[in-house]
Amino acid sequence: MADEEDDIILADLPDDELLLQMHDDLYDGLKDEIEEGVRILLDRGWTPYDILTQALVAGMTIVGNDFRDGILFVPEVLLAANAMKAGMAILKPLLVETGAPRQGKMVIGTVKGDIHDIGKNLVGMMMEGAGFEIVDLGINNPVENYIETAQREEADIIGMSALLTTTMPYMKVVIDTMVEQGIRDDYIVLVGGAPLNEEFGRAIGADAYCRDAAVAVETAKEFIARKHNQRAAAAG
Ligand code: B1M
Repeated sequence: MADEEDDIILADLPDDELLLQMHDDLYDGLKDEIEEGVRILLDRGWTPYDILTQALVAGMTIVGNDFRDGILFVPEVLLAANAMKAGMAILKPLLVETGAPRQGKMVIGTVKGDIHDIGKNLVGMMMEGAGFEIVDLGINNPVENYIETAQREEADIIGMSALLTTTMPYMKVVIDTMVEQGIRDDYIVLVGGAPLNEEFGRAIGADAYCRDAAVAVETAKEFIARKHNQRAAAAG
């Protein structure tokens, strides 16, 4: 006999129930259902950003809470992460093809010792959608990856992500190395990740801490505008 889960037709659910069902499906790591839910919401006229935040990020928050409380374990969280990534993959081209004017280039990666990449990917997607060129370093990056890539790519911004209290101090290693090499002021340094806060960003010498992807976009735009104004003032 089919169980209750098999009987649910996602397309028949009203938006609020569909969102709750998607949170459940993300929790259960049901990739196909997440993809279907994302497509249904898109067909109903939802913006990619609202789907990201209300269906996917909100669902992952529930997963995070139960992971913290020892109700979920790494294998289950990995499945949830895969389902989330599948949903993000559908939204990515929609976020990226906005035709926004070119803003600048950002090298972004998760720091050494840390393999969490969903938040970093989300920031990269939103930044691309806002007109930034993104060079994605992936996960587990030592200091030289940031610096060498930023130099080679002539980037404007170095973005660092850390999700663990044990890996966030590594951001200071990167910034201190930039200072030692006399290149700190060549780049705008933005940092983010769930355990960080503004005070931490200030303490390690970053230009700004970004609470989420939307804040990262706005902050990056502000700093790029400031940089252009400074250049114009120096030239004039
Ligand atoms: Co991990 N994990 N995890 N995990 N995991 C956390 C971070 C944790 C808080 C869970 C918990 O206990 N509640 C906890 C850390 C506790 C701590 O440090 N005090 C934790 C732990 C302990 C671990 C392991 C150590 C578990 C273990 O092995 N025993 C292990 C560590 C592995 C390692 O990195 N070395 C581990 C492993 C994993 C998985 C592999 C299973 C999986 C990662 C899969 C992947 O990323 N591909 C995983 C996941 C999924 C999580 C949670 C549940 C969700 C993270 C996530 O994707 N959130 C997480 C719980 C939580 O965060 N509440 C948890 C959704 C994402 C959109 O949000 O990443 O915060 P977030 O990104 C946001 C902002 O923070 C910001 O913008 C993003 C979008 O709005 N932002 C930036 C992020 N980066 C930015 C960079 C910027 C700007 C903004 O640059 C400019």
